[in-house]
Amino acid sequence: MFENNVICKLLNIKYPVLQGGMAWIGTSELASAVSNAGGLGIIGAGHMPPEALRAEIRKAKGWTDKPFGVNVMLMSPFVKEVMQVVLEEKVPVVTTGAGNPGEYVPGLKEIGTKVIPVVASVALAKRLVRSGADAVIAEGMESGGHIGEITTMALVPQVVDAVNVPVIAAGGIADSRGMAAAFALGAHAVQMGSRFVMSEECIAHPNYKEAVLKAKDRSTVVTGRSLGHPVRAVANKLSRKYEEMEAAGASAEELEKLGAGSLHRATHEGDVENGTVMIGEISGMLRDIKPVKAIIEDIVNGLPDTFKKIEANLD
Ligand code: TUI
Repeated sequence: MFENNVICKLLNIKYPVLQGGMAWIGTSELASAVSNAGGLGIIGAGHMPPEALRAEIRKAKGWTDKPFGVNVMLMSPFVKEVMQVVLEEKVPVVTTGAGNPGEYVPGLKEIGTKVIPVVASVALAKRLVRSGADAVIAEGMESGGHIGEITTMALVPQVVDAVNVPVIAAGGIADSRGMAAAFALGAHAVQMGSRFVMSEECIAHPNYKEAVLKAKDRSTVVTGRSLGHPVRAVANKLSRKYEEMEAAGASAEELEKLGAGSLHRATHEGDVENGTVMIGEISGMLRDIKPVKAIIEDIVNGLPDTFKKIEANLD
């Protein structure tokens, strides 16, 4: 299976499954587990200072001899230094999020790093492929954290039609059905974040995972649209306060102050009422915490049966 899959060949991995590079919880523990299980693990640099990222990269190198990636969050104040660390450490794959990485693509490609930006629009996908991106991740607004405005269902086929590089689908995918749907839309691989939050290897605080286990289909909300960076997270005391202030016309400064440090408060301190529990809309389907290897194998092994069920509709 997947011997001729273009993403498996491009990235030198066994299964076309990438782990979303999540700030604070996309650590070397999670990334190396995903890579060891045959997917592509990704360290989420988030707002990490450059030397902290270097330490994470070195830990991952010690725990896996398989390829892994770093996700560079382009809104980070350390973005330039973080890119420098990624170059110095010769990380095999770089994904980017929350912006346009165009200026960094040539330097990364020069040392052989595969560059795979997350895009939330056809226009940015086309521009980055012209700049030399090796593939793109088309991420729908079902995802958790910082999102665009288009759903996975609508975004993926439009990006597939617009570019001549492989497309990885992300947003709302957590089982074999989601993966089959991504293939049906023309994607060659999937990226999952929320499913991997609910793994034994993810270091998210038990309260964070518990909040996800309790989540239903409508449990997440999007705040921050007025600031120009919408974020999806579980509705809680903080999101209600945020909505109240947004509706009352609070300034960007006031809203940013309310959000500052809130992800760490949830992921590490376990305060899921006053912190931000970033998770995708598929959280309503996540009912267990499993080892990473089981997550990947269950999804991949479930594909043949899923395709059989799809075909039964054609009879
Ligand atoms: O980056 C993400 N998801 C994230 S980053 C993050 S860290 C954070 N912490 C606190 C507040 C805000 C963020 C949490 N989740 N996903 C990838 C992604 N990229 N989604 C959407 C985009 C995107 C949006 C606009 C990519 C490019 C873009 O283009 C802007 C432009 O310049 O054209």
